[in-house]
Amino acid sequence: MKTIYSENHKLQHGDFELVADGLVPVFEMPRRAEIIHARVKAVHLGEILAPKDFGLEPIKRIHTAPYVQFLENAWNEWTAAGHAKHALPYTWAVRQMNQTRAPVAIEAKLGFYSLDAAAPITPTTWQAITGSVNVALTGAEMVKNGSSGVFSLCRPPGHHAAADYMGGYCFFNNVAVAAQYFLDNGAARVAILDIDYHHGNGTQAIFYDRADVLLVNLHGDPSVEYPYFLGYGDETGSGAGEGFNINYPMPHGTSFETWNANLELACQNLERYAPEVLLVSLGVDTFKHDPISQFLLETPDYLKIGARIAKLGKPTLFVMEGGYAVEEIGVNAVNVLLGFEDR
Ligand code: FKS
Ligand code: ZN
Repeated sequence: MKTIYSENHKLQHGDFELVADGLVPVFEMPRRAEIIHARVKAVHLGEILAPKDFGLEPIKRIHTAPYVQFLENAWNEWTAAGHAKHALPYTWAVRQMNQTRAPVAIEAKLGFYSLDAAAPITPTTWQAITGSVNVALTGAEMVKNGSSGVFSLCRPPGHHAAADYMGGYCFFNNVAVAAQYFLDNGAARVAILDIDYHHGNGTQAIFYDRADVLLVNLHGDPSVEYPYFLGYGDETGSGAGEGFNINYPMPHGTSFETWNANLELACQNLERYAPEVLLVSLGVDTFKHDPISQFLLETPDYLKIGARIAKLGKPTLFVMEGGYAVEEIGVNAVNVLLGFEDR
C-alpha cells in the first residue's frame, strides 16, 4: 500500500491545551506523524509519496468561504491585534446568542468559528492544514485512479471540523473533503467508517442531510466523552439523509470483544449500502494505553480490524485521525494497514 505524507505537518505544533486540571503540553504533536512514518518505512508498507497541491476549491466544497478566509488570515489578524502567543478562542456563541452574524474582532472570530480551545492557530498552521488536506486528496486521486488501498498520513487530523468550525485539533475535515472529491469525480455512493475513539462530529454535521455519503461512527459515549454534544445512537440523519448516519457509542472500559461486535454491525451496514468507495477515519486512540481515551484495544487487535475492512472488498482510502500513545501509534496504525493487506 502506498502512503501519502508531507513534512508540512510539522508546521502545526501547539504549545498547550486546556484539560480539566489546567494547561498541559499538547497531545496532538508532530512526533505522532513521525512515528507512523517511521513504522511505514520499517515494515516496507510501500512507496511513500509527497502530496500534490489541489488548491482551495476542493476545500470550499465542504467548508464555507468565510471559514476558509478566517483560517487563512487568523494569524495575521491575531498579531495585528497585538497578540504574540498562539491564538486560542475563549468566548463562544452559545444558544440564544447570534450565531449567524460574523464578528469583526479576531478574538471574537476565534470563538465564532470553533467548538473548543483545542485547535491552536500558530504562524504556520495554514500551511500545515492545507498540506494535510492535500495528503487526503492525493490519496483520493490515487484510489479514484484504481489503487485498492492508500494511506493518507494526515496531520493535523480533521473529523471534528465542520463546514464552519474548528476544534479538537482539527481545522479542515480531511476525510470529508476527500469524500466530496470522489463524488465530484464520478462516484455516486461513498461511505465513511470512522473508528477513531472520539465521535466524528464534524463529518456527521457535514453529511447529516445527505444520502450520497453513508457515515458510520464507532466511538466513546458522548454523554461522558468528548466531543460530548453529538454522537448519540438516535442521530440517524435528517431529510434525504435519514438512515445514512449510524452511530455506535460505547461506554468507557469497552473491550475489543464488544467493540468488534459493533464493527461487525457497522460492516454489515456498509455492505448493505454497497458504496463505490470507502474512506476510513483511522484513529488508534482506542488503544488501552492511550492517555486521553478509555477503550481497551490491544496492538494485535488492529490487524483484525484491517482484515475486516478488507473483507468489504471496496477501494479504500485510510485517512489518519487520532492516537496519543505516541510510542505505539506507529505499530497500531500500521497494523490496520497490514491487516488490510493480509500481511
Ligand atoms: C481530553 C479532553 C479532550 C480533545 C480531544 C480531541 C480528540 C481528537 C481526535 C482526532 F482524531 F481528531 F485527532 N480534548 N482530556 O483524536 O478525535
Ligand atoms: Zn480521537
